[in-house]
Amino acid sequence: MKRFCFKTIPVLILTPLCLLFLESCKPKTAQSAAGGDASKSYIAPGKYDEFYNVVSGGFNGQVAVYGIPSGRLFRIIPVFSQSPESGYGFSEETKPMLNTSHGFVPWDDQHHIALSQTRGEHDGRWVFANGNNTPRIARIDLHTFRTAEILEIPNSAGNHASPFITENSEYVLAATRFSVPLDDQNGDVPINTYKKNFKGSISFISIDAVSGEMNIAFQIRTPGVNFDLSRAGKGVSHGWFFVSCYNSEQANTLLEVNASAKDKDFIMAINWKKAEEYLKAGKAKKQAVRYAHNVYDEKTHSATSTIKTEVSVLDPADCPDMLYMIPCPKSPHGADVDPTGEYIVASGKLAATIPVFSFTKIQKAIADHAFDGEYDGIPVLKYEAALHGEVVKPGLGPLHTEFDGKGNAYTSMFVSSEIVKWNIKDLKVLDRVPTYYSIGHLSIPGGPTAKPHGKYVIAYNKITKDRYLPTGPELTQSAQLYDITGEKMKLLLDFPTTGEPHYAEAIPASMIMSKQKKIFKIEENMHPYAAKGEGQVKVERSGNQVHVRMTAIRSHLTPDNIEGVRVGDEVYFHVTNLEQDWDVPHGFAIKGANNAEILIMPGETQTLKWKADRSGIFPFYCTDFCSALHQEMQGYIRVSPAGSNVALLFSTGTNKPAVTTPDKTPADTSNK
Ligand code: K7E
Ligand code: CUA
Repeated sequence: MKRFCFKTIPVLILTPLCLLFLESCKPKTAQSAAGGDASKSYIAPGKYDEFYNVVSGGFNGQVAVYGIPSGRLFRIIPVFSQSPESGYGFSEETKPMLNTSHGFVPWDDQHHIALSQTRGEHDGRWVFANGNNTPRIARIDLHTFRTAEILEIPNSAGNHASPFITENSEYVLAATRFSVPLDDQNGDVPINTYKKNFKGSISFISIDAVSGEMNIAFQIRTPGVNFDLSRAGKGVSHGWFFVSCYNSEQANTLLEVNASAKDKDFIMAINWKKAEEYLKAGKAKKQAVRYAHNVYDEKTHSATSTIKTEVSVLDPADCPDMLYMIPCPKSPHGADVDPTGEYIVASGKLAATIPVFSFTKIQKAIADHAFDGEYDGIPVLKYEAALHGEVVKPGLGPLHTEFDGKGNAYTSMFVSSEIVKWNIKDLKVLDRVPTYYSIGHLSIPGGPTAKPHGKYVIAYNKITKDRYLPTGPELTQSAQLYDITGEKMKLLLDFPTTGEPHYAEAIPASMIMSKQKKIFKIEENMHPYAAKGEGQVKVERSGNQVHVRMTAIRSHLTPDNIEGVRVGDEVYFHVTNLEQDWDVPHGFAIKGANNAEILIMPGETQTLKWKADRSGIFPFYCTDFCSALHQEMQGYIRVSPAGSNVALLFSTGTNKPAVTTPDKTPADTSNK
């Protein structure tokens, strides 16, 4: 979305609005908003924030956690990208998390997150996150703030309209942005056969109510459009999903013009309860596909990756009354459902109004067959029949809408760089505040739930010129916090963010802070190479692989002298952190490693693979400042030429002072 403002110019030139659009990229009141009531966002030292704010990382492939209202950054959770800081995606245990049907994919583009819900309210268990580029959904556990599972999505390309969650976390929806030939078809077709060969897919991922484990319950095959965003129905509209789609023109080139030709695109309404019935009735066809399902096990401290080979597909042609199209002006982006579930707000990026649809009217239109023809076999509802009303002159470039639970909606306006507050019932604009600049998503704590927590709205901006100390060609990304407790919104705070945040959700700290996992119990450690005490450390050779079972405790590594490794050996350092105390990680790094450090939490085992590429002495050490003698937490490995007969030896503290004829050091294979 970053360059939306400029990319849309060719289209806008066709309209008399263009001057307005171009100028309004930067609000004129920039200076006047430099203030802000800082005292309301100030959290004194030693005090806690009121909310955890879980923020997508965009092109950094990670998820970040900030405190609200302070804007302080607490944690970056590696999800789809390798993290050199923790070793995620570098350690042997976590590499399988990034496996896909394309092999190891250590990056993705992460746009949306969804917090798990029970009865339409946050339940504080999991965060779901999408990977756009190589379609995947991740589940993060809020007890550990770690990625617990990643599921690849077949028949998808650009997993943008995802993840969107139902009110009891029954499903997470994932709809494809790019329509493409299906995975089991010959995709080697001319691109201009789009209309014939390209299809859309919407995946329903079931969530196990206890473990949270994800599975693709079924997919719905759709016409070849671009799906953009979605929300589940709730309350009265529970059992439905609303998905925005653009490119109903089915263009395959120069979409900025060719996908903006029609006056209206669609919101697709999906009756997923009906889809479940069809699935039960055996209407789904099995399709051969390949996709990875990766799960991290907290007991073995290891991930496994399984390739799955089948998916159940519902074809709308066999499933009447499952899908409907609601016409929606000009390239809709957000499709947001209010806390009652009655109102569906569609934001047409190029539209002059914001249409608000009524679920009751949609149901009546369906019952009355108030249709306006079909789109590829799917009934199209009459716009007027589904419409509650339009917000008139809301601003320019509406993208996303959130709710405060008091009957008000807040819509982000990308082009006019503002948040507009309006009343859901009478559709009157109540207030507007500038953002700096070009706001994308906005987020109210609990905004997508049936019971918003309210209090704040946070703007995630795409352009931050003039707001921070400049840092070369690339400026920081930025969020802004506004107070929404009064009638008028008030800017409180600007805070920089990592990556390129798109969506975010904040949850009251009280819901999760007491449930945080502090340590992994060493007696529950089932890692096959764990050393649960220094008596269990070992160095073993099998062919050219050397496995080192090492322990770390303040302030030494055991063993810390290893000899008998040869050039060409692959050495696996399996390091177990023996600490059983909160916040005492140890790190491990060795000279010349082609990956990253590993950071090992108390009771955990993690493995760094290292290739002995030359003979000599190689130091290794703990990278996390763990005690006053942290700097003493170190060791050496001796590498001899290939074919050398230096015996495999290991020890800690048994051969001091150093001997002068190392090859004759008494073997200490028992290690104490
Ligand atoms: Cu950034 Cu949700 Cu990908 Cu709108 S999307 S801004
Ligand atoms: Cu362990 Cu520093």
